[in-house]
Amino acid sequence: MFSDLLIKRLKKAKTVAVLTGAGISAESGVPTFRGEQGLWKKFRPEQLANFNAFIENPKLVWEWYNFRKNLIRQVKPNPGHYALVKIENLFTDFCLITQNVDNLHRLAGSRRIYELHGNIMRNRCVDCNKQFDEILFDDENLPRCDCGGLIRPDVVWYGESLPDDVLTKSFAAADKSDVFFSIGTSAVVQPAASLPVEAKRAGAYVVEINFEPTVITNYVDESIIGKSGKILPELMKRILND
Ligand code: BV8
Ligand code: ZN
Repeated sequence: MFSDLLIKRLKKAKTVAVLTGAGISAESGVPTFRGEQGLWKKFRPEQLANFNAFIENPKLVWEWYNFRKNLIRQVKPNPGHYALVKIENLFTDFCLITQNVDNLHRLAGSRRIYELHGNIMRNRCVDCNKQFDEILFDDENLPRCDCGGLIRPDVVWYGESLPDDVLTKSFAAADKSDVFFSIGTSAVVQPAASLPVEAKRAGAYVVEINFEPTVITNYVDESIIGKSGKILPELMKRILND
């Protein structure tokens, strides 16, 4: 499943960076965005995950996020998440860059996490940016900040910029990585999808682990097709036993 070259590069590696997408949470039961059960299938992204849609119809957008939050509350990390926690402990300089907002990497025990697209369990005021952890509200009245502003999920919507510091640190990690993994992402959403490309340009050995080929499959050094929940624990075992 893994080339000897990959194991050799990992044995020598000082810096390892990982980019994950919705696919790593699929085996936990969280629907991906663009797959068969994809979240977007039932809801059109332009209706839900952008700021104007929220201002136009905050109730509908909140319904979608509450639906996802309730689903995420019932799931737990899978062997793929846990294998990444073990892999993090093997390298002096490791970082996990995730596009996911489902909090499962944190729950699994990953420490060095950069959340590119925010976190669905966090909320903030549209006007004054005040942060709110859990907020409860009924269908009638939308959640409001004490300044009167609407409270929104603290995630990055389409057309919104990613948090500057997180993005800068993620590209810096890609730049200096000896081995870069792209796991469970269709690699279409920018600027996250540029990270594996940047890593390869800067000299990293880039490995894709994904259920199906993607737009970067022909570009990476090694593509492993399959489920991350199975592949990552196998990779962990191979690194330790070799
Ligand atoms: C921005 C949070 C500056 C919300 C999300 C440059 C070029 C082209 C377009 C753009 C560009 N720059 C900006 C854009 C526009 C846009 C964009 O990229 N559009 C795409 C669709 C073309 N980007 C933006 O708007 C970004 N903002 O760049 O700001 C700016 C500002 C204004 C104008 C221009 C620029 C903001 C993007 C962030 C959007 N927010 N999420 C929420 O979650 O509710 S993105 C959303 O997609 C999730 O975060 C998700 O993680 C992410 C990426 O999707 P994937 O994770 O890859 O999921 P997907 O379902 O697609 O794929 C899953 C894969 O897993 C599949 O391949 C499947 O085969 C595989 N899989 C399934 N099961 C398994 C598995 N693999 C392994 N094991 C399994 N078991
Ligand atoms: Zn406020």
